[in-house]
Amino acid sequence: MFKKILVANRGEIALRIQRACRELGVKAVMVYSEADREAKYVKLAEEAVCIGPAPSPQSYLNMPAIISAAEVTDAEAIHPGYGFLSENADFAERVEKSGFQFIGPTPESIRIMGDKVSAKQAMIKAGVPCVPGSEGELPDDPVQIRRVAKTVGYPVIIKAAGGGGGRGMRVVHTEAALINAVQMTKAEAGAAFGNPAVYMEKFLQNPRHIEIQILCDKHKNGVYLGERDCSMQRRHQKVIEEAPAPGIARKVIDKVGERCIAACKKIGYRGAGTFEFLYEDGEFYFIEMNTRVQVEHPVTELISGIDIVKTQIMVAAGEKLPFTQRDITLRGHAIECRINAEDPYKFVPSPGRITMWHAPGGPGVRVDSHIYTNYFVPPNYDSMIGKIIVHGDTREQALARMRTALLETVVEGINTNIPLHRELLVDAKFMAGGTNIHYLEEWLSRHKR
Ligand code: MV4
Repeated sequence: MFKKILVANRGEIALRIQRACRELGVKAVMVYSEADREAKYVKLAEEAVCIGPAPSPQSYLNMPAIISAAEVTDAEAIHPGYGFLSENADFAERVEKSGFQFIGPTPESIRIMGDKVSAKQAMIKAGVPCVPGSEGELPDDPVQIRRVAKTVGYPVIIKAAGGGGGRGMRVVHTEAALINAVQMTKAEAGAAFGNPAVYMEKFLQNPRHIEIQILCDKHKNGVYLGERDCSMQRRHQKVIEEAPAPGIARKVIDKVGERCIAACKKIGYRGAGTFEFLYEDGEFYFIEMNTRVQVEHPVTELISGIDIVKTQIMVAAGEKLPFTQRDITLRGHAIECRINAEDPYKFVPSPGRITMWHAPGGPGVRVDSHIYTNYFVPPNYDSMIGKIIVHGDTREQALARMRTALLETVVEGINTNIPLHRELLVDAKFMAGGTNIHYLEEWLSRHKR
């Protein structure tokens, strides 16, 4: 095992990784920007290094500053967390060229999954079900583009190979609008991602967003830890996640999970990863793979009993997975509410000083947050200030525990989306389970204020 690792992130995930390190007996070097001097994970750190000014390009995205911090502190590995440099293949490569372990997959794996066309081709080859569409990049010839669209059937969606997470896509309903839409998406993709390549898929109108968590070691072992339902989202920002996905049979998940692991073995994947699927009419369609730990990993930890962050570090150090697929049993139901510093209905960010923080508690309640009373939420970063995660024997018990947790939680001095969560947790359709990716936005337009 490593003696010391560097945590190249901030906020709740920096604290989460620090906690995993303590459990493993690994020293954690924290890095922070000038805006994060007073952060909880810095105060709790044995060792911390300032890597630059508040704007992330000069700190949390500053590769030389982060690698230098690892050098001066004698760290052996770098954990990138999520966001920032976590899915940057060039960073992973520079980390390894500088003699450190990157806690994540190889730069090659990150690169394949970062290009959505090559990711999809890898999945097709490995037998993972994908959305029907162009096999690979769309050609330039309008005649061929029209032919692909006709075969796929309208509506279709044009997506940038360099996009992902909702960036660089366009829905096309008619042949008349097709060629212009392709050209516009290509131009935008070239400007935004430096890659004009686009591909086409059948546009699914009312899917759910279901993702499968996997973990692989460097010895060809891999497991899937079931699924998460992340359909409750607004503008591609997830708001509530849960596991298992309501109403999807375990044997259906197992079939897809096994395909995911087969794909991992085929590409030599290692570390934690997530396969994102759209789920419609009982079928799974792969869309993207995330090569990092995700914000919503705790719901999977609660139903599986597996510490995903600890396991990431162990497998990066070369250890074998301490469990096989047969050892994995999923128990009960978990729900996560993301707590954001923002206006609960207008969604404008609300940074500033937290004058009072009371965390919820009780059976089956977990809080992953770096905030404290008198903490100043800086305006420079993402507005997520923490997550409340609950576990119960049943979905109903988890919902009840979340309602109580949200009732107990106090955040004063800034606005948060807790009032929105309190309303969603008593919404009849959400309580019934299985709402699709459009549900929250439709709910918000019905509840305008
Ligand atoms: C789609 C789709 C419908 N059909 N692909 C948006 C984020 C990116 N990961 C893929 N996205 C979508 N791809 C096909 N073929 C609808 C979406 C989509 C979406 C997906 C997951 C979660 C929320 C979403 C919100 C809007 C659109």
